[in-house]
Amino acid sequence: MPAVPEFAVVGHPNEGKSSVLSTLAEDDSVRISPIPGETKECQIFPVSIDGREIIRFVDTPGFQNPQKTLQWMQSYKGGDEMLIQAFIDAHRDKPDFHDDCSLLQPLLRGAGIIFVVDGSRPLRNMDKAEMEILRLTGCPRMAIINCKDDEMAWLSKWQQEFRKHFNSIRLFNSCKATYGERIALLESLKAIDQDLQPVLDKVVTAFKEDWRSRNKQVAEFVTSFLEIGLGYSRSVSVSPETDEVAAKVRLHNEYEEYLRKLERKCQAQIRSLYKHNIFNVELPAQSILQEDLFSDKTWEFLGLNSSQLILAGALGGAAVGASVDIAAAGLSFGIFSAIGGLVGAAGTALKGKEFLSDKRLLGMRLQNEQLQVGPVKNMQLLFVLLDRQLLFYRHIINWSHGRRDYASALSSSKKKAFTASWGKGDLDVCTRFFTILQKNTLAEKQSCRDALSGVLGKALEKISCEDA
Ligand SMILES: Nc1nc2c(ncn2[C@@H]2O[C@H](COP(=O)(O)OP(=O)(O)OP(=O)(O)O)[C@@H](O)[C@H]2O)c(=O)[nH]1
Ligand SMILES: [Mg+2]
Repeated sequence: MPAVPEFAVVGHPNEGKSSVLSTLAEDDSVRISPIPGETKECQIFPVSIDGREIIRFVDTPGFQNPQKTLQWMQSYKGGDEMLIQAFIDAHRDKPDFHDDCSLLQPLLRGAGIIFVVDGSRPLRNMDKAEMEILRLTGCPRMAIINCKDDEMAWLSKWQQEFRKHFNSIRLFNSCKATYGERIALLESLKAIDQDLQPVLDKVVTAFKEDWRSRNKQVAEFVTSFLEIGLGYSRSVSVSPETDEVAAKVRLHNEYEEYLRKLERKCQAQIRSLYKHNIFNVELPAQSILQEDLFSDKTWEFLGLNSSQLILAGALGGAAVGASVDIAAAGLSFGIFSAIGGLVGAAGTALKGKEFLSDKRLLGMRLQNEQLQVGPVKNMQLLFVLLDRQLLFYRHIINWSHGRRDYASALSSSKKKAFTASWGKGDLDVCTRFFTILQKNTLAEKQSCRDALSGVLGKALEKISCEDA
C-alpha cells in the first residue's frame, strides 16, 4: 500500500461504483450515468484535508470479460505476484480487454479493492467470476452492497457468497449515505488488512476532526449572519412634506430584501463547505424552505411556540398579563407598529402564536426627523432565521454526493422547528445575544456571539448524528 492509502472501486458496469466513490470522497465531479460504460478510464480522486492528501479512491471501468479473464488467470502458470502484470501484458493490445486491463492497473500499485454490487438484483455466474478474479489478485478487499432499489430479497444470497471472497462486507447506499455511514465504511476498511489499520485510523480521525471543524465554521457563519441581519439599522430624514407611510414601507421592504440576500449568502457558504460545488442541491418541493422568509407558513411552522418564547424572555415578563387595547397600541397601523415595551402587552391581547409570530414587528421609530428601521424588535425572527439555516444544513449534509436523482428529491426537510425543542439555557444565550444587538453594546458582544456560536455548534453536531 502506498504512503497515502489508495482504494480502487471495482465491479460490473452500472452497479454504482462511481456513485459510491463520489459519496465516499464527497466529490460531485465524479461522472455518473444510467448508461453502462460511463467510466472508460481509471481516474484518481484524492481526498485532502487542510491541503494534505489523506486517502485516494480510484474510479475504474466495469469488468468487460470476467469469464475469459478468469479462465486466463486460472490457467496462468507463473508466480502469484506476477499474475496481474502478466495478464495486462498479454491483453494490453486487445481492445476487447481494455476495461479489464484498466481496472486491474491500480492493483499493481498496491491499491486495496472496494468491490461494488447492486444488491437489489440476483447473483449471477458473472459476479462469481469477478469475485474469483479479485481473490486471485491477492489484494486486500472489501465488498459493498449498494442497493439501488429498496429490494432486499437477494441480500442474504449476496452476503453468503461474499463471505467466501471478502474480508469485510458492508451495506452502503450511495444515494442516501449519511456522514456517520461514511465513517462506518472507512472504519470497516480497516478489517481488510491489519497493515492498513494505523493509517486508516489516522484517516478516520482526520475525517471526524474535519467534520467537527466544518460544523464550527457553520456555527460561525450563522452567528455572523444573525449579527449582521438582526443588527441592521437604516434611517432616512423626513420632513413635513415626506409621505411617511410610503417611506416606512420602502425602508421595510428594503430590509426584507436585504435579509433574504444575506440568508442566501449564508446558505451558499454552507453548501460550499460541504463540497456541493457542481450540482444545485435542490430542495424538495414540499420543503418549508421553499417558502419565503416572511411568508405566513414560514412563521407558522418555524421559530418558537408561545411558551418557549415566554421562556426565552422574548416578551418581557412584566408586560405579560397587562391588558391593552391593541388597536390603540397601534397594531392596526400595519407593518411597523411594535415599539419596544408594547410588544409584551399587545402579545397578551392577541394571544398565542398569532401575535407571537407577527413578522411585522421588526422595529421602526421616528425620532428627530429621522425615520429608522431596525434593529429588529421581534425576537421570533432570530428563531425563524436559525431554524431555516439548521434545516438547510440538514438538507445539505444529508444529500450524498453520489446522488443525481434530482427530480425525485427526498423529503429530508420535514417541517420541524429545531429551536422549539431547545432548553432554557440555550434560549437564554439567544436572548442575551438578541438584547446585545438591540443595545449595540460592543463590550459584551464578543462573549454573547461566542456563546451563541457554541450553542449552534452543539445543535449542528446533534443534527449530524441524526438519521436523514
Ligand atoms: N436509486 C439509486 N440509483 C443509483 C444508486 N447507485 C447508483 N445509482 C444509479 O445507477 C446508475 C449507475 O451508476 P454509476 O455510479 O454511474 O455506476 P458505475 O458502476 O460507475 O457504472 P460504469 O461507470 O458505467 O461502469 C446511475 O444512474 C446512478 O444514478 C443507488 O444507490 N440508488
Ligand atoms: Mg462509473
